[in-house]
Amino acid sequence: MTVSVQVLAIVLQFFVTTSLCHPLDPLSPREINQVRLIVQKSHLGSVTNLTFHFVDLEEPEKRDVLNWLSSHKHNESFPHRRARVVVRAEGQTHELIVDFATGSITSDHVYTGHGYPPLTFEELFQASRLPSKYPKFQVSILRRGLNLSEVTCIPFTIGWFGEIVTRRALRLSCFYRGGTSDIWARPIQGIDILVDVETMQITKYLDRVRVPLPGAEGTDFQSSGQRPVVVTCNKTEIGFTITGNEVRWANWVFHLSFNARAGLIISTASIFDAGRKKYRHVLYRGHISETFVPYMDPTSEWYYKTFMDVGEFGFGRSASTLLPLIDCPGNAAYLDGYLAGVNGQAQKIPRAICIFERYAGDVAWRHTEIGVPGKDITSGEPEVNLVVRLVATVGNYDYVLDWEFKQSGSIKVGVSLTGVLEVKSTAYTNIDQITEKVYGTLVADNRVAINHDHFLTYYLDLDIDGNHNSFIKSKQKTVKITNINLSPRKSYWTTVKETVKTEAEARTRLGLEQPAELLVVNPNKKTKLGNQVGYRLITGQPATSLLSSDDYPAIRAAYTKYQLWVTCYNNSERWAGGFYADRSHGDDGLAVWSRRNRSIVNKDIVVWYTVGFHHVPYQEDFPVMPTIYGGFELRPANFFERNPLLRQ
Ligand SMILES: *[C@@H]1O[C@H](CO)[C@@H](O)[C@H](O)[C@H]1NC(C)=O
Ligand SMILES: *[C@@H]1O[C@H](CO)[C@@H](O)[C@H](O)[C@H]1NC(C)=O
Ligand SMILES: *[C@@H]1O[C@H](CO)[C@@H](O)[C@H](O)[C@H]1NC(C)=O
Ligand SMILES: *[C@@H]1O[C@H](CO)[C@@H](O)[C@H](O)[C@H]1NC(C)=O
Ligand SMILES: *[C@@H]1O[C@H](CO)[C@@H](O)[C@H](O)[C@H]1NC(C)=O
Ligand SMILES: *[C@@H]1O[C@H](CO)[C@@H](O)[C@H](O)[C@H]1NC(C)=O
Ligand SMILES: [Cu+2]
Repeated sequence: MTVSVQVLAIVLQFFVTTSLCHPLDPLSPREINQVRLIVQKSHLGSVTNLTFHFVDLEEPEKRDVLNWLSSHKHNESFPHRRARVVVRAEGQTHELIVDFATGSITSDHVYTGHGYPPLTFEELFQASRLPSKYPKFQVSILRRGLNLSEVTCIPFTIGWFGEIVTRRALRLSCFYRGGTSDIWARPIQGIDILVDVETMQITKYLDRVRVPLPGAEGTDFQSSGQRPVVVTCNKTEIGFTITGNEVRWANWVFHLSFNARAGLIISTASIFDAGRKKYRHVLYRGHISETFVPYMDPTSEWYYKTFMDVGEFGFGRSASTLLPLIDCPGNAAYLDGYLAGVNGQAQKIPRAICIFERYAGDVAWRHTEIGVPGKDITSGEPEVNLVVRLVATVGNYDYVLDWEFKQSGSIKVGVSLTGVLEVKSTAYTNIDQITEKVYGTLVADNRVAINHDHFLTYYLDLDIDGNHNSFIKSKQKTVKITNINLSPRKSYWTTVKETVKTEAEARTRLGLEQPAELLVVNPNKKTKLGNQVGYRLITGQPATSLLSSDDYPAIRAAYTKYQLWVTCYNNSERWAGGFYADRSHGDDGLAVWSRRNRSIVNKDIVVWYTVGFHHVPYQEDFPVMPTIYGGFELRPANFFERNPLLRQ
């Protein structure tokens, strides 16, 4: 059912019964507009400066969702359809629960803790327009001999540095467009602008140093020498079906959803077990939970750049409309995303998600047997996977987020980073001239790209064959052989399985511990051979935050001190950096919840895994960066009786 937003906006009905396909379906544009009308009719409706910062499905209880799914009542709408809404009115943050069945606000709570909801695009836009009308700024630009109409100012969130009282504020950095489409390539250095978001005024202005403006030459990323893309393979090998938001492909069935914060959400993913002739649960929910991008320049113009993009802006809100044949191949299907604008009205992001079969010429399995006399047997299968993709463009960076399903039962989750670097203007054109700390790499004439990190933390609510799971480290330990009569060998390694008991014990710094396989098992279910059924987390490169623990950004993003956490499932604990990430003080989030040190043995547990990059820029990253990939894989581990790719 696709109905345009414009049409829905004039449907002034409260008791619309939407025909739903799945309890975890994202809010439809009709529902988003309903939320707006319900809020406008409430006591908040009379407020002149009411702004909508977050409108999302109120996550239903898992138990209710699973009951609904297992009772096959697919033609009955889910009874508890609600929205979670965060609005700001007269300087206060209201958390609302809106009930669709009754058309009313069932809960209105004023949040008074630290941190603020995501900034709206309107706030960012208004802030960016302030300098051009600010006399001191006009003088600064004139003094540099620049043309004001060629200046773009970009608002940045400012983190938290120990202030007792934190107001909603942004800092602006300004860039010169003259002669380039790459606005990030010509930073106008030395100007500091602080904007109070509530009053939408410049509250601090400084013009300090004067560094020459880097030239425009060689900065344009719109490649002129682009090779034509020849699409030779446009064929779907297996074929998938999308019913509502449910995707069926090969042996997989899963639910796909879009929201403003996480972007892409995979839910209730199950795989068909041909041996048992039934679908078995693997992943209840998986999505990006938070990102942390701290820059490593401690000087006054850069120190605050410690972004938490998911909480401060939202990956869904930053989703790009995907371009066929660049972002996704010719055989891709597309889904639109809907979110609420600043006034609560539904907005559409066309082609926010794409789904396609990937055949990259890889081998799923093979074998050649030469040991059978008189025969030369070779058999195998090509690998064909299903990819679900969303691209979030947050300012200068682009994150290509993939969930790739394999017929072997694996889910490969990955992110490709691309986009343009944030650079700082300098007088240097050769590293031999540099006599001070520059905190990065000279990547082009007069430009230093600053060292920084990208941490992308995933929420992975695995439910392996049911809710009750345990987390196991299967450690590889060296065994010394002392009895020379036993073996001429001096050593070998063996596995020692340790069930991790508590949340505190589950925190893991990869690469700093002895090698171990990381497993989520269902201790109540066994294969015919008696092994516990499970899934293995195959991790990517180890990377945790290198900031000292007393550093303010490290306090806010304390969850990046470990690459892996396991917590008890709680449907209000989803955002690793805390829900109110903008200007947060680090008193909410994964690191805090985990301190409760709950038991995680044979419980409904959630795995949190961080894909991290320490990004030292290189010249090839300028003016636009070739993608760099990071990710992890969830792979069956004694889940099936045998290789599920072999059909009987
Ligand atoms: C589904 O809808 C059909 C037709 O409206 C109805 O006969 C059937 O009872 C419904 N099934 C369930 C499980 O509610
Ligand atoms: C909201 O509007 C009221 C009335 O116009 C005004 O007094 C108040 O300062 C505004 N608050 C904010 C946060 O803009
Ligand atoms: C400034 O830029 C604008 C827009 O590009 C152009 O129309 C104008 O002529 C420029 N002014 C000067 C003084 O260069
Ligand atoms: C490839 O698929 C697209 C989308 O289905 C279709 O429009 C196009 O005609 C196809 N191209 C070829 C060469 O089959
Ligand atoms: C669930 O999480 C919320 C937020 O952290 C917390 O307030 C609540 O106590 C938790 N519930 C349980 C049962 O742990
Ligand atoms: C967590 O609980 C376990 C078991 O009760 C205990 O041994 C451990 O010291 C606790 N860790 C922390 C950090 O509280
Ligand atoms: Cu980077």
